[in-house]
Order: sequence, then C-alpha cells, then structure tokens
Amino acid sequence: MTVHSFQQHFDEKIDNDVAIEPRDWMPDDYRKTLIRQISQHAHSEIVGMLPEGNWITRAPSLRRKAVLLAKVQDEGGHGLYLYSAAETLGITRDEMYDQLHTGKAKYSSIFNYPTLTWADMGAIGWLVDGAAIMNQVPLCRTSYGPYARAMVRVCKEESFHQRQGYEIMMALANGTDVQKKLAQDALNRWWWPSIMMFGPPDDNSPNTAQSMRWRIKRFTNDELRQKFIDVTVEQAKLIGLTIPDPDLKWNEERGHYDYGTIDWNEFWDVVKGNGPCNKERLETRKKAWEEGAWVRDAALAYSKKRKARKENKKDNLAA
Ligand code: BYC
Repeated sequence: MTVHSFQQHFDEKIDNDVAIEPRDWMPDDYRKTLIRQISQHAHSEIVGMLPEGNWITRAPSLRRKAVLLAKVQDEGGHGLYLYSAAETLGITRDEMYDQLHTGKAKYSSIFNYPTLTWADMGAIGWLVDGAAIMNQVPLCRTSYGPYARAMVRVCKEESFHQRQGYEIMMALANGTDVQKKLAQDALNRWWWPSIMMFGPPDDNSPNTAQSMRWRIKRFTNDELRQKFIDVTVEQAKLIGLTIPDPDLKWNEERGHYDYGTIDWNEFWDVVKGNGPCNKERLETRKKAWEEGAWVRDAALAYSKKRKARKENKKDNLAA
C-alpha cells in the first residue's frame, strides 16, 4: 500500500466510526495529538489526587474518610489506565513522567486551586467530576480504541464521584447556617475554575477543529461547557445554592442558560504555571517520584532475579 492509500483507509475508518487500533497505520499528527491529550489527561488524574488527598486525614467521619479514600484511589487508577493507553502509541511512561516533571506537559488547570475547607470536597466531586463526566462520556466514542475503552470504566467511577460530591453539598446546604455558608463559599470559589476546565473558547482553541475531524473530540469546548452549565444550574437550585454569576439567565430562544464573561486571563495564567498551587503541585509530584526511586529499583532487581532464576532452571532441564 502507498502512503496515499494508507491515508485513505484511515480516513474511511474515521468516517465510518471504526476504531483505530495501536497497530493500524495513522498519520503522525493524529498520533501526536493523542499522545498529548491522553498523557495530559493521565497527568490530570494523578495531580488531581493531591487537592482531595489533602483532606483524607481531616474527613469529618469514618464514612466520609472511607469514601474519599476510595475516590482518590480511583483517580490513581484512572491515571494508570490512561498512561497504558498512551503507551500503545509509542511513548514510554518514563518519558511522560519526565514531560510532567519538567513542565513540558500540561495537566488540568483546575488542580492548581487550593482546597480550603471540607466543603471543597463536595464542590470538587459535584463540579469538577461533573465537568469531567460531561467531557469524558463522549470520549467513550473517541476514535482511538484503547482511549475509548479506558474511558468506559473511568466514566462509571466518575459518576459515583460526582454523586458523592453532590451528596456532601446537599448535607451541608441542609445543615446549620455555618455549614450552608461553607457550601456556598466553596461553590463561589470553584464555579469559574470548573467552567474553565473545558478549555479555551472555540474561536481560540487551536486543536478543536482538527480533533473534531479526527473524531478524537466529539463536541467542542464551548458545547460541553454549555451542557455542563445547563445541568448544574438546576442542581444548584435543588439544594438552595446560588451560582456566583449575576449574568446567568435562561434564554428561551436558545434553550440554554446565558452566562457571564469568563476571565480567560486567569485561565491562561494558571495554565502557564502561575496559579495559586502550580509550584506546590509539581514539587509534590517530583518529590514522590524521587522518593519512590527505591521501590522502582527494588521491583527491577526482583524481576531481573526472577528472570535469571527461570533461565537457570531451563538450562538445568536442558542439561
Ligand atoms: N487546563 O486547543 P485546546 C479529571 C490547553 S481530570 C490546562 O482547546 P484540546 C479529574 C490544551 O492542552 C480532567 N490546559 O486543546 C481528575 C492546549 O495546550 P497544548 C482532565 C488546558 O486538547 C481527578 C491549549 O490549552 N480531563 O477529570 O483540543 C479528580 C489549547 O486548548 C485546559 C481531560 O484531560 C485546561 N483546562 O482541548 C477529579 C480530558 N484546556 O496541549 C476529576 C481530555 C485546554 O496544545 N482532554 N488546555 O499545549 C480533553 O478533552 C481536551 O484535551 C481539552 C482541551 C478539552 C482539555
């Protein structure tokens, strides 16, 4: 086959919603885009463990502690499925970690904000995992097979995460005045960063058009943001909390909520590394990597020893 016919075959698969698999021919830029998106997604899951991990020892009851611990462990698992999916594209895990630690690879802006009170656990589950589900359910139909399959399990777990967050918010919103204030304060601080999670507006998103053509992305950033706002506003009403956006208004003609102006300067500032916790998050990940060196060395030494033992046995049998 010529490169031209490889390309044709690839295009036909994309057009007919046939998944692209690791051994299939794919354009270099398709591979590069997937490595970028999947590895950044994996990094987001791993860095995303930090803001909530910060509250495990301070959870208000044993039940809350067990649930939060399970959630944070799930995020670690999501990171691992995603690193594995990215590895099928020809990048190693060490290379991906290196890109994270040197600041070459991004991770979601949302995890550069601090978790100040217990109510932030509710807001993260409700809003951040809610936004993640909105973005990730369509990714179950993304064109690259290993990424799509990883997303199916991730979404099932994210759905539990979103509910546990909303349940925390509901309990606080129905609690004492102080608890209600904590819930409202958490919503005030997490609302705008959560709607920024969907990425820059479509007219300023360099990757969207091509990723939509390749069916890596099934909806644009603005489409997903709008869907999220429409469902979340109703959820806030249900528990008596107020979305901190005075311009939020139902638009009968569009059949959607209109919303206020997003501070994109803040978003780009956080993406460039100047958010409230960027340095701390990266330092924590680097420290974990350095302090885990002995575990990696021990695992490698053990596997080498096992291999040598197996080979010895084979030689003895052959002799
Ligand atoms: N933060 O052209 P665009 C989770 C970057 S984990 C930082 O629209 P694209 C969870 C973007 O990378 C949530 N950077 O890009 C975990 C690009 O820069 P590069 C993570 C952002 O890729 C634990 C530039 O801006 N989810 O849910 O077409 C607990 C231009 O953007 C952000 C995923 O990763 C951002 N928010 O669209 C709880 C989902 N947004 O790479 C929850 C998979 C944009 O060219 N990823 N940038 O240097 C995606 O769906 C897409 O990659 C995005 C961006 C929608 C995020």
